[in-house]
Amino acid sequence: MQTLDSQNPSDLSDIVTTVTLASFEEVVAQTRRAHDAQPAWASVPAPARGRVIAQVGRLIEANKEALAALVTREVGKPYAESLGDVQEVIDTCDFFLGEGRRLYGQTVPSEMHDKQLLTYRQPVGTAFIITAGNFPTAVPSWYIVPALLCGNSVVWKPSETAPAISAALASLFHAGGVPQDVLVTVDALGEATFDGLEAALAAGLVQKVGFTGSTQVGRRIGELAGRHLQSACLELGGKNPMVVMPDADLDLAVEGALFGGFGTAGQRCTSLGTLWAHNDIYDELLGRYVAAVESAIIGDPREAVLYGPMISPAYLERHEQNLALVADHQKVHGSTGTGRITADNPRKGFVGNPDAGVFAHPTIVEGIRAGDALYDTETFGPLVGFGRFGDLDEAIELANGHGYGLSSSIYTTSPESAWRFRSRVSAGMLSINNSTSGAEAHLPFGGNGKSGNGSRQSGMWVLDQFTRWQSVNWDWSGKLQKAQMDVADLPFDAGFRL
Ligand code: UN1
Repeated sequence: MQTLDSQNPSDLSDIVTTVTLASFEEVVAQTRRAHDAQPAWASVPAPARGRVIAQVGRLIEANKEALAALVTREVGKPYAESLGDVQEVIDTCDFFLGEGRRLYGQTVPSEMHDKQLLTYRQPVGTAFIITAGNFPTAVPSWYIVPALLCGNSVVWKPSETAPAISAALASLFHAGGVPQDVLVTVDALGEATFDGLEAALAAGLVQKVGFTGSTQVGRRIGELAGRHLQSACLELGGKNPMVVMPDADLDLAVEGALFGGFGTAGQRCTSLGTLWAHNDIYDELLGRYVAAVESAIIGDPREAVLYGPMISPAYLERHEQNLALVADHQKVHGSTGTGRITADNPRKGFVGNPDAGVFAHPTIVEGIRAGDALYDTETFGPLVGFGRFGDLDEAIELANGHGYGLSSSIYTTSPESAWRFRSRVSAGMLSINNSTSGAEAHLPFGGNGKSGNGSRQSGMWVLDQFTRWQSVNWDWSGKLQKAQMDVADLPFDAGFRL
């Protein structure tokens, strides 16, 4: 039996929990359990399922601080951000509790007499959801809440960096009234998950796959789902650009770039990838940004810090590998060192004991150009690129050229620039005078190109992921009326002219 220790990334000696990892056979068995429970759940009237979501929301609200403290302990988010993560679950429940009383279909006129056309949203069946550790409560809820509300059962494979958080969150769903077998959590590593999912799909146990994570793994999941004639809901990486025009409020842009680039230690899929500065303000913006990053407070996530540790040692390792991508023509700014913060590689103003955990220096890499490794590599850590452009057309080309398309941002006081950028940027999400991260929980969330397959989460748009339209025609004429053929023609005078 394989087990996994979940460490506190601020203090690696603190083992938050130890979990048993499921084999691929167990992944299949758990999926079958959820599959078998789905019809009974679908037969619960949608408004009653909505009440369950309301109860879950209220329970999470009542446990908000305890859950947020666990988020801070297990994945190292600053406590204020952990509260935000949990708040996003509450917001999602609040949004969907009413959907139980809507889940609207349509009545549609028929082309024939004594016949009525209707549409219904039907649950898809069982959803298999795989989530990442950076938003260990919010992002799972984007899938789980609407999936359940729509009458699906859910198998949830949370990140191996967040088993205690996911167990706590699942227990709140169960305490709120979701039957145990309708929401099943499995802790497993990547390969057991993939093999288990493959076997479950082949056995007809899964009708929807949801995945949040890297583009590389998303491609494999998308291919697998495609072989079973399913389209997965994929929320993948980003290389989110921020374009700063010469007419921008630079203080605002610096504030947005500081939070967007280094909040959550850069470990959001919406984190700022490269800041593109217009030639006219390049030096000024770089100077102000470097000063802001140099004086940012990093350290113990229970304190008022900009960011805490990396999610786990593996995230630090990847960040260090990404630092090796810095090219000779680029310059590094932002801290007293790069890579891991330690007593020997200290960070000015660090709060706490850096050696106990996996903390990283913030790094701005100046001189990014199209074609550089850091131009199109998602770094998912405290590393922000800084580059220049001459006009808006060039900025748009740089913003789109790497092929990712999740989030984007422009700082400008010109409505014309904002509008031109909006209409041509390829990202699924755009902020105008706001940072790339921090989407609200009731707008469509998702990306294009390498950032996803066009699926959208959140708000009413996610209903299309977890329901399928059923069209009904109901004929009470007592005879067979053939569509397109038995339709009354009303005479018209085709030759009429004034
Ligand atoms: C993610 O990083 O996977 O927009 C989600 C944001 C958050 C969600 C990020 N509300 O930054």
